[in-house]
Amino acid sequence: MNNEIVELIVGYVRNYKASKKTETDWRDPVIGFADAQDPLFPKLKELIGPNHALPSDLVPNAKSVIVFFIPFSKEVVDSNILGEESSREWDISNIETNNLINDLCKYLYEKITAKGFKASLLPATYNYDEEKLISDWSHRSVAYISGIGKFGLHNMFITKSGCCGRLGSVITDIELTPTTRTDEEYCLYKYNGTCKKCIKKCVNNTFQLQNSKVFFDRKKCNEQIYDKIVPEYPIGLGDTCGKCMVGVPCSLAIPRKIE
Ligand code: B12
Ligand code: SF4
Ligand code: SF4
Repeated sequence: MNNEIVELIVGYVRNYKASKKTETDWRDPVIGFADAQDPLFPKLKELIGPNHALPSDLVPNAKSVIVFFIPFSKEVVDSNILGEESSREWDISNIETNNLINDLCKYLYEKITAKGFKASLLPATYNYDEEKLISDWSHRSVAYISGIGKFGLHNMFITKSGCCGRLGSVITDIELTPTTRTDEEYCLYKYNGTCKKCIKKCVNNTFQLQNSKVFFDRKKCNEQIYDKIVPEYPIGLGDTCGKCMVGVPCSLAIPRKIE
């Protein structure tokens, strides 16, 4: 069943540009599976907050969580390197990828429920407390549990195809084989204390290292995104930034593997 789901997701992402006539080009998705009973799920209530949901809070008798990371093309990533404000291409690709993730979740929901199983319908984003800036379902924490990557110094989730892209997840009561997590760190700073390029790239001094510990101020990041220029496009708002994740060694791949 894992392979069938992988084929559905890969096929959907490959056809999306032509079927929806999007501007954005995507690379192939990175896909992983988590056991809904993984002990890290209840741990998220300690790490993130007591309101963080368990898979079984959202899908009764949940057995697995399917996670996918959809990486942007190199052109989209490179378009966002210069300047303090996010590029038009970056803004559009964020909006179009949210749409892609929401449409893909509906597609998987229909395929899974047609077989008599249950599935969740979770949005790509905007599902968070606007005061605390915390969601009850953190896609990147779930992506970590599903074994498709590691966190970077910049807080972003890094996969084998880098960190520039967006994440989605679907909870189901289908029993799927979980992906094995690796102990290997992907971020160069976490691996050997080098790099730190993302800190210099941040346009609002959002994160700092103090005694080798990173302090990330999500309110400062939010200020950069919402209190400065927020362009309005016919398809939605350009409420993005992403300067810390472009033009750095982890943008498009695992850093050590491209050096
Ligand atoms: C609220 C929110 C914001 C807020 C707050 C961001 C923040 N850092 O918390 C604001 C508006 C500022 C924001 C900004 C951005 N966002 Co935002 N945002 C979200 C949202 C809706 C919820 C995130 C959340 O709950 N944060 C609270 C913290 C506690 O949770 P977390 O960051 O998800 O996960 C952390 C903890 O779990 C922690 N952790 C610590 N120890 C451990 C140990 C274990 C074992 C585990 C499992 C986890 C863990 O590690 C994680 C990273 O620090 C998610 C979508 C979603 N529902 O998940 C998108 C999301 C995080 N955003 C995303 C992006 C891309 C951005 C921006 C780059 C904007 C842009 N598009 O240009 C910036 C980058 C900010 C940054 N460097 O982190 C992507 C991230 C993709 C990726 N590769 O990581 C997401 C996942 C949306 C998506 N569907 O892809 N965002
Ligand atoms: S830019 Fe360097 S230090 Fe920052 S997250 Fe990427 S690999 Fe780690
Ligand atoms: S998204 Fe922008 S403000 Fe937020 S941490 Fe990255 S560079 Fe800094």
